[in-house]
Amino acid sequence: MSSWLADYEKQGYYFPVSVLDAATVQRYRAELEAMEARYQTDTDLKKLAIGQANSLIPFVDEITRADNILNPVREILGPNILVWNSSFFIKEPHTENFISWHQDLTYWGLTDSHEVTVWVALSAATVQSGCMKFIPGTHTGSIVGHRDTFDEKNLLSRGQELAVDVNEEDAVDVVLKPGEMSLHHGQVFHGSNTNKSNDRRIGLAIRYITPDMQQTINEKTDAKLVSGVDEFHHFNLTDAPRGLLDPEDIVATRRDIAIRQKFLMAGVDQKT
Ligand SMILES: O=C(O)CCC(=O)C(=O)O
Repeated sequence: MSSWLADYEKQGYYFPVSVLDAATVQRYRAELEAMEARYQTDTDLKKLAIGQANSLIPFVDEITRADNILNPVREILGPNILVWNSSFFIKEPHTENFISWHQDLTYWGLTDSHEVTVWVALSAATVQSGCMKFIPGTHTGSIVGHRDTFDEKNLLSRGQELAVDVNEEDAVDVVLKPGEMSLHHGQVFHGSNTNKSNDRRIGLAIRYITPDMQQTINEKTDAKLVSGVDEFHHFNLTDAPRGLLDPEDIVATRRDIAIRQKFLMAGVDQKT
């Protein structure tokens, strides 16, 4: 086993890995910001594109299929890989948005934990800009209790946070230069603070899973096969986006979101 993989398995994460050169980062960031400007007044559509980025933005789909990103993912998950979701986490300069301590797999309605998240920095992720923080070794336990806060400053869908104490002193700051990525396990405790820097903090999270996983509800969500084969057919395999926010892709993505909401927001009605 390579030493970085041993590290990943022990800590539940690994970083930094350099994956995009400066010119490519600049190009991707410019494309993202052009899309944001174009759909500035259509906040609903912009939110859909940010949250389901590889289904609606061609350059994001391209990133999810890049071999220098997929190769380490293959070492963790094996040759057969789907992208279950990809979304941007953007914090504007000097704003109060943050991400509470959580474990990713808590609300995804998946049957197992054969998942790894790649987080690609499109701007500098520093302590000042509110980079991610991980608690080493917390992926080896199980999913612990979370409580919903619905705090509007929290970028998570239901403002969910760990219902157990986290010792901030154990936290490792995931400092990344633009074009570098981190990899983390879906059970590792993680979160991030506010952006106190003068630049936007832009990260692209890509959720890679193995095709043997399935949703716990009896409905298929969409996924894209980016490596190997899928012999299980547990997900609706969809193609790369036809274009930027293509109307047919928008319809399909909204249909997929309606299914995802059943587990992402499960139990919310009873609690509010
Ligand atoms: O972008 C962040 O600060 C947190 C992202 C996150 O929670 C994730 O990618 O799982």
